[in-house]
Amino acid sequence: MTLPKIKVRVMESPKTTILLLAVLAAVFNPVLSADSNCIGNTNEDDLINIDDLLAVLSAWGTCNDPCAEDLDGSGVVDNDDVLSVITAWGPCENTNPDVLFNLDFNHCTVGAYTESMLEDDWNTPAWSQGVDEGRTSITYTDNETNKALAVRYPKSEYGTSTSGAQWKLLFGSSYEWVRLSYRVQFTSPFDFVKGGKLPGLIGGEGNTGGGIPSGTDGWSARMMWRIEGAIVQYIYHPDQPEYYGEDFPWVIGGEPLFFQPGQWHDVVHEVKMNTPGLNDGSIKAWLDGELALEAESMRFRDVDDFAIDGMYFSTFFGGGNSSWATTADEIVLFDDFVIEAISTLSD
Ligand SMILES: [Ca+2]
Ligand SMILES: [Ca+2]
Ligand SMILES: [Ca+2]
Repeated sequence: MTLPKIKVRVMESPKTTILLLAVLAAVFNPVLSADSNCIGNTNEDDLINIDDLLAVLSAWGTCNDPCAEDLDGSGVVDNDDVLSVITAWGPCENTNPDVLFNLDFNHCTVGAYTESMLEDDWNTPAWSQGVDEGRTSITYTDNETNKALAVRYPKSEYGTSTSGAQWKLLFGSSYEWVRLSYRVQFTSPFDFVKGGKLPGLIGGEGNTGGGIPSGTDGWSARMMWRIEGAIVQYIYHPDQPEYYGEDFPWVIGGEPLFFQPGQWHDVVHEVKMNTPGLNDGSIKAWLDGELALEAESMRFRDVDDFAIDGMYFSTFFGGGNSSWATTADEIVLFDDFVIEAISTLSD
């Protein structure tokens, strides 16, 4: 019923039609552009920043020969090209991400997960907790079709020395934009009590354990389960409001998300560094394939001495006092760690 009306109106008003086409062109131009790898970049630095914006502004107007500042190939350097720069701000996306790390535990022998296995699998961590103490093992899962890492949290314990396990995987290089994926299962029944830590990406000193990062030391972006298994990203960053890390709840459609005991969950974290001193970093997260967190305007650092430098395998109940302690022996399974560099740019 309404379609003919719209058609008549468009025909009666050619100016509206042109405007509509211009808007559609502006929206779809970045997609249609030939080099979809890094639209917005006017030079060779794999980074879209103030230099590219200034280049576009100084080349304003007709572009007789193909010019780098005419980002959408329209023949004119204009507002559309400014838009291309602004929407793609940050490091260029690498369409074939480099896999930095991949671990599925299927090569492991079932039984204790020992210090020497840890060294082989995790690029020889400088230290670990929970491994020599017998809280890590390899177990069959899914009717013995798969092997996974099992971490134990003994009854009535909390904290890093008597519950869970910890070590750091260091990449050996710094990356601007990294995706971490893994699977996690809280074995059923599971009493979440008040909460506990789960692995995440880190940079610099990988600040944890209290204190506001200075902007020149480091940051961390682990996850936590909270009461009843509520899922949050737990981030130490220079803009955190309090002494301890800041919770960024995982939410879909306005509803907070919870881990379900006895079920494998796919977890993905994607961290994009900020330009030193600017709030233009981001962190996104997905639960079982659905976007669950999108935090823009993040500032992880004020210097370029560090970026995304590693992953902190960190899991324990706590919290710093016995109100966080387990009510029973608990086990969490981990599997299929994959870490990819989306932007290869490193400092
Ligand atoms: Ca550039
Ligand atoms: Ca243009
Ligand atoms: Ca596996």
